[in-house]
Amino acid sequence: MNNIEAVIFDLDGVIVDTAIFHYQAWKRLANEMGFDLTIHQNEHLKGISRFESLDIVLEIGKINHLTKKEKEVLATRKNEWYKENILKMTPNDILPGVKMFLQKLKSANYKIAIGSSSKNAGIILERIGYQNYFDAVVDGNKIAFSKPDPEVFMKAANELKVNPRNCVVFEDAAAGIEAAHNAGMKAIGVGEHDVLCKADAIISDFKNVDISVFNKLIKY
Ligand code: B16
Ligand code: MG
Repeated sequence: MNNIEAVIFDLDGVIVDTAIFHYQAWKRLANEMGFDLTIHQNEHLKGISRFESLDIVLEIGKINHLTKKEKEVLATRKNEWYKENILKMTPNDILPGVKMFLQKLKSANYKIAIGSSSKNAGIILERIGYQNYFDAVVDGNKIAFSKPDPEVFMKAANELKVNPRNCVVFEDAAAGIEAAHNAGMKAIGVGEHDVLCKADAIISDFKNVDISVFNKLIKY
């Protein structure tokens, strides 16, 4: 038996595949400034805030002379491109197996929440028809520190009124796995083993995943 009472989901890369839209937009920005951004470098942008991501992108391009205002213009431009893509999303963009797994959790009386660094989480949830589905939604608009800081997941546990020790987080980013652990929670990685090696368990996707996935956490 496990003592999991609540399940917190990262949004980008876990519920929907918006991680690719973030990458395309950052790559476009980098290309406009005269350098490239590889898919490997993009891994470091996952789970962290827009401005922290921009700083990493600029560092890759060795651009270190920009004012705060100029950085704001770049971040806004990237976000506009990103939004063009997310505004086209529909419930069909929910990743395979996610809907079914969420239904199983609800039927088994687990509380469910979103814990995302994104300020666009509200738009995405609305587009995919999940605006009122979760018991709590904590996103980039509600936090001061992004992952790997535990704030986003602590706030979610707090809103759910569940002890962090009884929460498990699903994450696609190394920074998110670290954030969950920093919050005293278990973390299940969704994706590749080499990126998520610190997770307590790893799944490649939600196809055929059910509540027995928590049994993998018992040994930790
Ligand atoms: P925005 P998550 C994160 O969302 C993304 O992984 C990360 O790549 C992005 O920079 C961050 O949100 C901020 O997003 O620009 O939309 O506010 O994975 O924590 O759901
Ligand atoms: Mg993510």
